[in-house]
Amino acid sequence: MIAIHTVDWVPDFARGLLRDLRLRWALEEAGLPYEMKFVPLGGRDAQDWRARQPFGQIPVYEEDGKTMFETGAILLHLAEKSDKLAPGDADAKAEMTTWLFAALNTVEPQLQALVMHDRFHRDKDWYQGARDGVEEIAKKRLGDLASVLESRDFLAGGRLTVADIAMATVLRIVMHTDLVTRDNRLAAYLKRCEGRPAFQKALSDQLADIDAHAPKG
Ligand SMILES: N[C@@H](CCC(=O)N[C@@H](CS)C(=O)NCC(=O)O)C(=O)O
Repeated sequence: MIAIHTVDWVPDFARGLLRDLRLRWALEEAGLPYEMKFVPLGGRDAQDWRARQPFGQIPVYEEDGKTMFETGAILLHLAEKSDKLAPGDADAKAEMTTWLFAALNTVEPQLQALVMHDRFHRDKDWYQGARDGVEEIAKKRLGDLASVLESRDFLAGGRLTVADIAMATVLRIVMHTDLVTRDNRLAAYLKRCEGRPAFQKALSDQLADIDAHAPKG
């Protein structure tokens, strides 16, 4: 049996952005059954959580008692399990792996830096100057990605793969800005990915789970 471990609740700004969404979405695409397990938001420093996720982050993936962390590694593992998540052709699979790493290693750090500034450093006197520099690099990455997406619907193999699951969820982390929506190529790509029934199910399940665990009163 497969289980995804995630936090039980998060504040509003993180709704729909928790990275367990990547795993829920992939498993929905693959049609593989899974269950959700929840750790309290404040419980990620506990020894048993750190044994599964040394950085105290979420999500953790569990399959037949064994666990994995890092969504990129888990997505690659799932791509091996289901042809709904990866092309059969070796060249296309290599392209998929390339783009999965590009999403998580080249694009995500720059977008995440912007998020960190906007969410946690707005009150600092250095905020605006630092943010301008961070935004410039994020815009450059997004512009380069948009150029690639001009000539393709998905990143690899002409179909949805785990690379798109990674990239689309990376683009969503700057939803509080118009950096993605103001570019037609990026906006169309994200719409194409988010329009998939598997994504919609994953997203609504994440939101419902967060609501179900919301602090009372
Ligand atoms: N590279 C990790 C990143 C995981 C991550 O950043 N998770 C966030 C929630 S979506 C988290 O746990 N943040 C709390 C923290 O970093 O302490 C992955 O892809 O699994």
